[in-house]
Amino acid sequence: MKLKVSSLSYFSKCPHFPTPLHVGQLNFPEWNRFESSFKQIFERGWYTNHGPLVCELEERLADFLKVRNVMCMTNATIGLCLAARALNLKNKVIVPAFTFAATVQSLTWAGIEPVFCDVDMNSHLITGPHVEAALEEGVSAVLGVHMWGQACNTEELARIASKNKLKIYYDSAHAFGCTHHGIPIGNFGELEVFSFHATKILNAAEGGCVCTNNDDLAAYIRNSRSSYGKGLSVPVELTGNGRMSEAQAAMALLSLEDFQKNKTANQQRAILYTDLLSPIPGIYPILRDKNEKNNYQYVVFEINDIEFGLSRNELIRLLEAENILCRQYFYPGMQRCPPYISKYQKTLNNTDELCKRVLQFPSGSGITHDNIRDICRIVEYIHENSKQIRSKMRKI
Ligand code: T4K
Repeated sequence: MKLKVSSLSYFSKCPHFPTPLHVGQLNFPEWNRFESSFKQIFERGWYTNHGPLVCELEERLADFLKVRNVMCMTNATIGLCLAARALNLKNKVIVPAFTFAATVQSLTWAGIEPVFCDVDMNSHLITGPHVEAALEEGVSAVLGVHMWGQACNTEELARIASKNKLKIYYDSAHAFGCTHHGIPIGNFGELEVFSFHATKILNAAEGGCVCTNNDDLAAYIRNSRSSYGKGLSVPVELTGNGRMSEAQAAMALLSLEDFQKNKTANQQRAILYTDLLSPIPGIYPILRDKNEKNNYQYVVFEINDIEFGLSRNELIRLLEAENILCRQYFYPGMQRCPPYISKYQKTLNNTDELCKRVLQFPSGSGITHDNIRDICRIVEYIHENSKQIRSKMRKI
C-alpha cells in the first residue's frame, strides 16, 4: 500500500475502503440454520410470551453462566430498569460516569439519583477507593460496570457494600462469556445484566438478560418483566414489557452455539491489532488479565496525543474519511451529559482524561485480517507524518 499525505482521504476525498468498516460485531449465523429455526417458529405459530425458544435459551444460558436464574429481556436497558425496581433501591446509587448512557439512565427511569464516581486509569473500572470517595448521605447501592469484559474487584466492592449497608449489582453488557477468578461473570452482586444487542458477541439482534442466584429476586423480576410472567407468582408493584420474542431467542440460540468460534476470531483480530499498533508511539492497547476469559468484544486502545502527534479526535476524523469508523466509547463522561450536567459539580479527572483518549477499532466478522493490516498501516503512516498532517488539517 503506497501512502502520501495528499492522498489521505481527509484531503483527497478518496477513501481507502469503498464501504464503511464498523465497530459492531454483527456475527451472522449461517442462513440455513436461521431459516430452519424461523420456519419452526412459523409452524408453531407462537411468537412471544415466554415461548419454547426463550425458555430453552434461559436454560442454556443458566448452564453456560453457571447461575441459578436467567431472565431474558427485550434489551439490557430494560433489564437494568427492572433490576433497579426489583432491588427496591432508594434515593441515590453510585455509578461510574465512564459508561454507556443506558447504565445511568436506568437509574433515572427508576426515580433514583445517580452519584457519579471515577474509574481506574488502567482498567477503566470502578475500584473500592473510587466508590468510597463517592459515598454520601442517601446512597443505597452501587451499580458497577464490568468494562470491556474485565471484572470489577467484586470482593473489595462487596466488603465496602456490606460495611456501608449498600446493595451491589452489575451492568455486564460487555462481559458475556468472561470470568473473574475463573467464575463466570453473571454470578456477582445481587444480580447482573447482559446485553445481546446486534453489536455484542452474543447477538439476539436486540436482547439481554438478568442473572441472579437469588430465587426471590428472580421471581420478582420474572413477574415485573410482564404482567403475565412465567414462573412463581409473586406480588409486584409495577409490571412492564421486557419480554424477549421467539425471533430474538432463535437468533441468540444460534449465536450461543457459535460463541467459541466468534470469540476466537475476535481474539485473533485483537491480537493482530495489538501486534501491529503497539510499536507505534502514543497508542496503547487496554491490557487484559491473561488468566481470565475475555470475549474481546471491543478492540480498545488509548491515544496519548503528545507521543502520537495527533489527538484521538483528529485520528478518528482521519480514519473516518478512509471509511474506518472507530468509536469513542464513551464521550463525554455521563456527568457531562444532560440531564446530569446541570446538577453535577464534582471533577472526575480520570473519566475526563479517558473520554479524550479511548477509541475502539472496527472488529467483528466483517473485518478481515487484511483489513486490519491496512488500518494499522494507515495509523502508522498518520503517526509518522503527524506534523505535516496536523498543519494541513488546520488549513482546511
Ligand atoms: N450498558 C453498557 C455498558 C452498554 O455498553 C450498553 C450498550 C448497555 C448497557 C445497553 O445495552 P442495550 O440496551 O443496547 O442492550 C452501541 C449499541 O447500540 C449498544 O448496545 C452498546 N452498549 C453501545 C456501546 O454501542 P451505538 O449507537 O454507538 O452503536 P450502533 O448501535 O450504531 O452500532 C455500532 C456500529 O455497528 C454502527 O456504526 C453500524 C454498525 N451496525 C450496527 C447495527 C445495530 C451495523 O452495521 N448493523 C446493525 O444492525 O450503540
